Amino acid sequence: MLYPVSNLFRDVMEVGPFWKFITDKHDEGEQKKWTGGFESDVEIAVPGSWNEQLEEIGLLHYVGAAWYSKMVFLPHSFAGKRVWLRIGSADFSCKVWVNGTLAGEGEFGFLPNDFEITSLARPGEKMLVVVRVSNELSDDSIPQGITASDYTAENRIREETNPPARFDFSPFGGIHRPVVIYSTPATFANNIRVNTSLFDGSTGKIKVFVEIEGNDSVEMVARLDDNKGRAIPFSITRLSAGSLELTVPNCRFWSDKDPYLYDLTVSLIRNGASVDEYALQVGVREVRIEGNSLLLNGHEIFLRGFGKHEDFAVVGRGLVPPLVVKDFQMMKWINSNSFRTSHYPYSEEVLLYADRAGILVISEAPAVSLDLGRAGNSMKENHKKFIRRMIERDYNHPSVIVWSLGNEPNIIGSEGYYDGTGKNYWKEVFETARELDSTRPVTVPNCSRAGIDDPVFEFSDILSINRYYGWYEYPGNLDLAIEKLADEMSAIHKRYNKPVLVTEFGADSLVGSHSMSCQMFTEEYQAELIERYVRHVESTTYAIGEMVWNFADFRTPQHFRRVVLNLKGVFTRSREPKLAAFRLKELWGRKKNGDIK
Ligand code: GCB
Repeated sequence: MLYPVSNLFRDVMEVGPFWKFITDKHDEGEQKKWTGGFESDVEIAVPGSWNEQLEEIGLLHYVGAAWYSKMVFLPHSFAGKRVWLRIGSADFSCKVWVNGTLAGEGEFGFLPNDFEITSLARPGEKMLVVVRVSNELSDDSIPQGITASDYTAENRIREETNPPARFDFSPFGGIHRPVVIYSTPATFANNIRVNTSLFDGSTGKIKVFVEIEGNDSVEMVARLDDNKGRAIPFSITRLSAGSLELTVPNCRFWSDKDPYLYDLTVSLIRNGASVDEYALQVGVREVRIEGNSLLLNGHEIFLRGFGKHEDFAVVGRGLVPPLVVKDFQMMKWINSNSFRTSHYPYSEEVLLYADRAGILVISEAPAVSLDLGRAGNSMKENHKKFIRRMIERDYNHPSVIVWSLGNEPNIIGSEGYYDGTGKNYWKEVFETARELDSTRPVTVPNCSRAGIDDPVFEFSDILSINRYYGWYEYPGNLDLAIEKLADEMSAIHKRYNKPVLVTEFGADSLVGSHSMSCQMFTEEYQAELIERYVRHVESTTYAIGEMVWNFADFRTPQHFRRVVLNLKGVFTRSREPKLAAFRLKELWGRKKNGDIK
């Protein structure tokens, strides 16, 4: 479904922030009929995780189910239309009832779930919305889960975290993005896809595909306005009832330096009158890998940026609009041009902002540290389904230039991964992504434990590597760290002959901790490690970028390696700059002016 908008044909109504809340530790809510409402004195704010918000009632590390309920008045303006309830995201799954009747289930976290509630809701009346959210994971889910006993079975006792997780970020639970009720006409434009390309240096081509929902026979037309609302002349070729090609002479292309957006309005026409309309902002641009280069509109581009997280004090993973503004301001301040949505798709609000700000994005599926040996029967199908939904949601963002289909598979170093299991798995997953989108490069960041034989390299357009030499390996030894990095980058490039992107590198630093000599955890050590990596990566002829791990400190599951937070941020969790932030600003600023690469 498309991001909800209001216009002549559609309404959007935000559901307010405070919901009644109860935990369901023994998973008995359905049996007790909480589906039709429940008693509780506790309230929770949406969007927001329950962990820090409700720490006082013991939920900081809670993994399990919890129920939300809210009475919502549906205005008369929704009468005669199709009515939808959208949960922007609920991690990691949800089930929704309206007035006691099941509206549907959302099987994935990090993505929106749209439930049609036309037959359950009555305009002009109140309705009860009840949501069961669970942050439990399994062998089949994406992300893949892990239990305390799995750590023992995998002989990784010292890696056990609490709560157990295969990944190094808090498994926050809750409704993390806005809940809205919206309407569409009976026949409406759905899943609009826009493909853009450049032609002869100044002409832009915009191909628009629409899925038309409903029974009416309608025709699609399109209008293009510039960013001042003035109609833009274009010639049009009709490809089919649901697809058009617009040719725009003297087109202003979208780029990180000039993130110019046109307004494209798609209308569905019946008997000469519009029955639906949807407007989206379109950036005309083209991304390509050529040789060892990443090209944006035919020009070489070098990625300088971060791996990030959706994480902040109190709200956990909940969307905080002021934080979105702040983070983009800081990314500009530090002279970066990109980030990876490690390790899951971020909110649509973030991607829309990136489109406007001209920040380039690698959008990632939450297949983190997959252990194929423990995969349930349907994990691969779930993974492919997730990718389908992620690509469908984010396809039209000019800022999204690369898909990452997962992160660090086989971090446990299982031999079985290399006997064809890993290759077969990734072949299918990459094929799925390419069938859905042939316009963007695809990658999966590899970890040092999976090594240079990792089958993801064979299928990736970009050789993405996460390396922690100088931290987890060769701790405190920066000379050796850079030597190893250099050897490995060159070996990987030589073997696969594709561009290399260092998607992660970094060091923890405790803000305020200093030393005159090389000392891990100090701000100086972090800044020095980052600078040495940047200088090396930028000295090679085949690297297309570096992404520092991490933009800001973030909460993780409990482990002796973590002092509450992962401290590899160049900003603290509350967004104060560490020494490394100033160092990067200078380095990336100089490079911008052509000093180094
Ligand atoms: C990694 C992971 C990331 C971790 C990071 C670390 O390789 O991709 O999720 O947070 O290392 O700091 O250990």
